[in-house]
Amino acid sequence: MPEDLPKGGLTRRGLLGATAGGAALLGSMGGARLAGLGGVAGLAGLSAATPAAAQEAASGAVAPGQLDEYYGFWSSGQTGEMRILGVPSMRELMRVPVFNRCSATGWGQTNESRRIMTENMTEKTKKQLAANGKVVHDNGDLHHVHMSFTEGRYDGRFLFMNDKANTRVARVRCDVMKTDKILEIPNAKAIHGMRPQKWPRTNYVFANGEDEAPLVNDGSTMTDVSTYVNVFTAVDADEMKVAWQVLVSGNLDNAEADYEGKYAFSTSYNSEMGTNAGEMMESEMDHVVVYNLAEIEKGIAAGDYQEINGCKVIDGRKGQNKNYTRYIPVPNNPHGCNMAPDKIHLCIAGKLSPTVSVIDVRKLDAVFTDDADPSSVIVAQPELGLGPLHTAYDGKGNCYTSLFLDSQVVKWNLDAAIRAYNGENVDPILEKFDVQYQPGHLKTSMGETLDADGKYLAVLCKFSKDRYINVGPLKPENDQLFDISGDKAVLLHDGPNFAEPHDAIAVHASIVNPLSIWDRQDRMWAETRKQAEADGVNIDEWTDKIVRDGNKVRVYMSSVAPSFSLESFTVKEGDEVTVIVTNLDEVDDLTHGFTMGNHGVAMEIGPQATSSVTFVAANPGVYWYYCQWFCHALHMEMRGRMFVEAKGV
Ligand code: K7E
Ligand code: CUA
Ligand code: CA
Repeated sequence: MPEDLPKGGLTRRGLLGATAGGAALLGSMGGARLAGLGGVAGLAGLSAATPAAAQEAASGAVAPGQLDEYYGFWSSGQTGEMRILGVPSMRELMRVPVFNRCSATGWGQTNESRRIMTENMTEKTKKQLAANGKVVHDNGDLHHVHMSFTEGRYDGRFLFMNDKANTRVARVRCDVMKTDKILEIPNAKAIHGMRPQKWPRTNYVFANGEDEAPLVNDGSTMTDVSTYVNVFTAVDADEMKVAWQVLVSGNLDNAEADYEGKYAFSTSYNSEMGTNAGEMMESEMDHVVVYNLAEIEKGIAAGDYQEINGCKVIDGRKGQNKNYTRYIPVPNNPHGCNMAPDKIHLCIAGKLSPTVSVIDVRKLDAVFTDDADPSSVIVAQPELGLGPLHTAYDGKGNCYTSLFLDSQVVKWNLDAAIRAYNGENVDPILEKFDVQYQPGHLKTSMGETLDADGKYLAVLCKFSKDRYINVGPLKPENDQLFDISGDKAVLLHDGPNFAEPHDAIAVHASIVNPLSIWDRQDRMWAETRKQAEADGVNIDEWTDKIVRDGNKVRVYMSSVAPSFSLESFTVKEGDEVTVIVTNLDEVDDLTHGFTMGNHGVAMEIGPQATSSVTFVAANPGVYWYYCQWFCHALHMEMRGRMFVEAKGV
């Protein structure tokens, strides 16, 4: 029977559902020493449901066992992770640690994750961390998650996200939904707005530095704000290295890219270069910065840049008389910056102004080449309500703008807004509906791509107040989901969310095809594999070996449910111990773990994955390690002992 199974073709559901067959099968999986334990039979009842056909989309109800139509990729703000929700059910499916530490998976603790977290860190940060006795930051502030594009459409390769707190951009692989690159951006401060290039593909990820500081920030000038700059960064999305940077006038808030590969955009709420809220609100007008990608690339090629901290930095500030940038005046502390799927219109939300300014990107060429008035690109400026923050699109010519102060979403027609701007007596507003409470971002299904389908609208509300039973002074946020396929938005879901998702995208499930079982050759543990080879260990086989290297000890073991290949190992007091575990189970959803008791050590090891963790065994004695991911009826028995011999023994 096992011979008939394709590699990785056995599902956990099938395994748990099998009885005698399942037990026999276990015996054949990787030579498990405790094979044939009949415990699986007791779990057979779990397997009753099977996914039914695709859910009727408009109802919004996804019955138990039925699958969602979209992946929702949610940010988590100051939690620093990415979350995966099903849309429209809004069930939280997974949390993917990115900038944060994760107790469940060992992210931030395993050698593999620490390599990713530290490999692209500046010298300054290394010094800062060392001064605090750390190797990696403990926090992140992840606002924006976006998928890679090919020709204006999601291509299912990567997700990119920012860390405002520590000026970083990260990339998550969609094949395994794990972070694979984290890049700290030199020169810039506080990466906020971030967007992948949409056309022709995501060669760049654009990243806004929000905070102003001296370009050479070494303490030689600090209070002289005339020395402050802001930095826009284009990250090479394939290499995850800085491609180039642009100095700009004013600060940078949200970012966007066009559908032609010509321009990128940033909103700036602090054109004043103020250092407090009052100063930042002084001007009637702030601006949108437009970056001319071809001109910048030409300037870089021609050597018109300074090299600072290893980055090529071009000067795109006002008054440079170069074609790198242009500044479009817009009212009063703008925020959101959203390109419509018509490939033409860019909506800039007013925040302090009740308006959205609509830019026709086709008119930008003339601003660069013929010095046309930058304001001439604005083709509509509907007054929508108080505190407009972000705009989403239904692909049918309509826009949804969040109104923070009004606690509403306003649906309006783009074409009508343009006609009204041209003097026609037409009201672009189609509908206003209440949301609870104070919405920030809002997202339509596929709405940031050419495939905008106008089915669902997720609204991420900053407050939940009285929506739920009281959980103390710290309240959850509140996500709401609307069906927008009809004339009126219909509320489908209202559910709490922990701190503090800023942004989300909904990607059709057909685009995302993650693996269920790791590829043994995955690059995540390539370095670990090299070390194993040097130690004469084949980590692809049921094997164990203890290698001593001075006071460093490497302990190799495998796991097959429900046992580790090593029932015990011995080290000496003060040894630096690295435990390398390979999960040889080839069954989906059969994750093992490794927790070393009383050592603050725990990690996840997915099916066919290798993971390693390093710690110092400081105290002599007996310590049990165990598998902390429920894997088998004998999961509790999946444990072993570490003997730490006293020094001098
Ligand atoms: Cu995208 Cu919250 Cu960082 Cu607007 S930001 S709300
Ligand atoms: Cu292996 Cu629990
Ligand atoms: Ca301002």
